Amino acid sequence: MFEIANIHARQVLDSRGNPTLECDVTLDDGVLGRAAVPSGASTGEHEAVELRDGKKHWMGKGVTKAVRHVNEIIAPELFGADVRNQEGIDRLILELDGTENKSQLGANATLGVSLAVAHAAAIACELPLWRYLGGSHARTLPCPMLNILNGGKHADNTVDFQEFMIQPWGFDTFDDALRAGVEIYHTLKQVLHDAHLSTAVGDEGGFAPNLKSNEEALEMIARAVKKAGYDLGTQIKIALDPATSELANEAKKLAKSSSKRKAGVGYCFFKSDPKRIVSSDEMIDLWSGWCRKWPICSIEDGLSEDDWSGWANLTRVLGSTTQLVGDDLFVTNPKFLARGIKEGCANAILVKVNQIGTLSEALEAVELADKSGYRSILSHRSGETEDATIADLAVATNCGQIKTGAPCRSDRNAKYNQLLRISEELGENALFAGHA
Ligand code: 2PG
Ligand code: MG
Repeated sequence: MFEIANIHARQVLDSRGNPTLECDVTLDDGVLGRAAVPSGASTGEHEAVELRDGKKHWMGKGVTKAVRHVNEIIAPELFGADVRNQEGIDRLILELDGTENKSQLGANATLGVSLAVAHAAAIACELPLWRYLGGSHARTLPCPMLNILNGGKHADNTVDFQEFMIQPWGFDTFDDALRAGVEIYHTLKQVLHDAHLSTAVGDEGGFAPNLKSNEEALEMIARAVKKAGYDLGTQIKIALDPATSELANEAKKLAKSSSKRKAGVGYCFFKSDPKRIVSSDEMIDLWSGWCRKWPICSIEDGLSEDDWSGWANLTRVLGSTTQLVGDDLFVTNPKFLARGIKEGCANAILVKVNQIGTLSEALEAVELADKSGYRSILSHRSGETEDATIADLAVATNCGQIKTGAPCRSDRNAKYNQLLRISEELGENALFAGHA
């Protein structure tokens, strides 16, 4: 009853209307595990390769090659395998691919199978996924990072930084924390409307108004928190993902087209002030200034993926008071995380399953983080589907935090809704990462 009888991948659509891969793993007794693969827009340079067809159809974004790789290369090798052997199956997939970055089969192909195998195993064991993967100790509901104001590559507005999130830490339960986040989200819509600003949303469901400055985003959020009846600082904290690898890429492009080339990594404010390039130290000053003024608990990708020495400086300056999260820097890859730990860069890792391409490797990254005193945050991608696997992973790993966008659109709410179900299932045994 645990043996794989069939594996079938197909092309479906994600939240941006781009093709993505969905995989079904069927067992000998008919049990079906299904998973769909997410996709990023501000991707790290060292992420595992997402295989796209690159042809005319679907604006080059078709995934029929990756689908074929599952159906014709991976599937025949896995027939008869026991789905409870996740590690062994993932290892076999890695061997079939044979590259460092999954460029042969595509990380979308490998991840689709890897996650669907886990789902099938959980169903066959008659356990919810979070319990199957996490065991009896899995009971911590994560504090959500709700991305309520979008900029950067996720929105067509004037804001350079990608994500302005709220984290409702000051609550006893996940349900109360989520409610506060949702109320603030809706209140922010009113605040923006009253200020004659757009309430259209970006890729992750956060509002995407044109603002006079990046810091105005914080002012709007502060207003919304207050108007919704919550205290910014004790109940609600701010988390940022400025996704500065994008700012560094823009600075590189600008430097190429001009004769004045500065040493070190530069950061270009490509939307608000495209001629302005600042240094790594100036970015650190900016974050320090913001942290003094605003209750910011977490900054992700505050510096770019190439700026390792800058990251060590940033960690020296803010690491004891602020969560510093490596996303593009670590790309969920235990090897990059190990380098960060050695060089004193960041104190937390963002875990995105498709950055690495198998469940086992993603869990390995969480384990290494745990052992090294780094925090882990389970995360969505800007392109998502109704697949809510990351909600289960957040509880299974007891990692305490999840980043899954605004409480808007079903691709984001699928994760919040799954956490509400898990919260109900855990009942009194649930711990909430908030106050605790
Ligand atoms: C990020 C993610 C998710 P993307 O930078 O953290 O919010 O964006 O999926 O586009 O890389
Ligand atoms: Mg990020």
